[in-house]
Amino acid sequence: DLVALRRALISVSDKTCVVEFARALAARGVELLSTGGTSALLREAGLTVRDVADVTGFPEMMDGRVKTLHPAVHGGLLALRGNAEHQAAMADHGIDPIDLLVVNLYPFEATVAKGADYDTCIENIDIGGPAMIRAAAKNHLFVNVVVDVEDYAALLAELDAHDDRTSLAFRQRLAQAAYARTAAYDAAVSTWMAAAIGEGAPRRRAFAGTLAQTLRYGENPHQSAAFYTDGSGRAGVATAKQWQGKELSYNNINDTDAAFELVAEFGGEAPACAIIKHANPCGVATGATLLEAYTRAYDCDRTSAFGGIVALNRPLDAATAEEIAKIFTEVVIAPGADAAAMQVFAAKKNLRLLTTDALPDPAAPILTFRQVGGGFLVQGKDNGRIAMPDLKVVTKRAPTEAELADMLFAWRVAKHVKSNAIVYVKDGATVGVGAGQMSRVDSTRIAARKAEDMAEALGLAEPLTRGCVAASDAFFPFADGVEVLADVGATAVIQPGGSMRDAEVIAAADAAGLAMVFTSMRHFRH
Ligand code: 93A
Repeated sequence: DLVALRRALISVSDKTCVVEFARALAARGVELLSTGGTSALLREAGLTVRDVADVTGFPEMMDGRVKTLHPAVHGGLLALRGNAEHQAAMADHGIDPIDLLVVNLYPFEATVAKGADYDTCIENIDIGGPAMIRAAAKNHLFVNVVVDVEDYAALLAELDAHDDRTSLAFRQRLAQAAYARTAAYDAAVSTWMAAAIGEGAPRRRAFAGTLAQTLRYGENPHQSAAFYTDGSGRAGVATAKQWQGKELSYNNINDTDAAFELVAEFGGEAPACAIIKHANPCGVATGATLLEAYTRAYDCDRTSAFGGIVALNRPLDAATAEEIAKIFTEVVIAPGADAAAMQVFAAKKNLRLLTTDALPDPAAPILTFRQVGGGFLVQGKDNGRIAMPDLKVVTKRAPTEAELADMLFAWRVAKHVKSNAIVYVKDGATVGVGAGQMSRVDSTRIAARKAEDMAEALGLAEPLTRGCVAASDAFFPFADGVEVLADVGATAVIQPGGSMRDAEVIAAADAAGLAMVFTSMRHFRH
């Protein structure tokens, strides 16, 4: 199954190392064919190259859209070498076999990442390259296909090991990688196009990913893991720049994402901060300054904030950096950081600082995935948003302006808390978060108990929940949850409504003098 290399077609956009590689092939007696830009470069380097246009008898035309799409190329890649009929066809039409294809594609993903316009992105969709890659990979019984600069050395090593020939096992590995590349490439095109035309629905979608980092392990040390970028170039943890600290772990990335996506809900509004532990917020607050937002978020649950992940909606400043640096924090992510803030963190070698150019877009039509036995679930991200006019007052007492503002704040936070989620808020800061309980009333109690603990720790006369508002990510199935809210001192509640027992729930709120609004929108997060 060993195959010798006589002719190679080299057509690459990324020309890294291609001269050295081609020279090594030529030294082994391999004849070189190449397309315009690549052949010019190789010729300049003193190599003997034949132009593909010479092989096809057609010039490269239509701005290069048609260069290699010709039977002289595809016949040379696809012909079965031992097949008499295929050999006769080659002889009849003057087609020579191609034993090695070296292609890397028009940089579509990089063009999108640069924010290029629609037409430029379209022009960077490679057609001839993937066609050749797929042809060569199909015929891997005889043909080698290299789609990655990193495989140049591997091919040369294989030739060294097998007396200038390659083994079938090696060609199979190359073919597998080749199909992975063309699949990811088309998926990147499809994903970009869905966004470009505003097609957010999770139907007929391919999934693109480019390996960004092999992670040391997954959620636990015995799990393998890797980090992929989706090629969208969107602001988020995958496109953030890390300035310092050791490599992010799987859990760090997951929590940093949760933190940044949450704080992005507060976009260009007041300075905001979210502190995350195990993908749930343990403090979220706005403030007149970033420092105040951080301090108020920290004061929600100082115990849990230890070893947490901090996300900010404004570039990090020195005052906030100094406050954050006072306790152990795993990661800080923000849309930028000024020089003075960087200086403060420089002394904290283990603290990872990540910055982006912008906040994530909370309304972006992104898909989310979850693996299930034998398949995976795909859905549009929870982009649901409500505003004042969407709220329906259902109690005798209508909420005050201040309660309304806090309710909308609590509602936005609740969307980012694992269900059953209960969030207590006062003056634009969480004062208790109950997450991930199987019963809603338990989340209600846990959030209250956390508030009591904090009041004790801060030496306050009464729990922070006195006079707070509460948000519930889904309806109250029974009146008991509302009774707990009233007991802890909440004065207003925001929830979707829609329970069979809404009447009982509203009656309990009225009995306690609570104001309650329905959103008619649910924010499950499981
Ligand atoms: O526009 S194309 O889709 N049409 C083609 O027929 C074709 N053949 C090769 N692009 C095509 N290529 C691509 O050109 C290769 O995939 C490679 O990325 C690039 C190399 O062009 P050059 O050698 O002129 O720099």
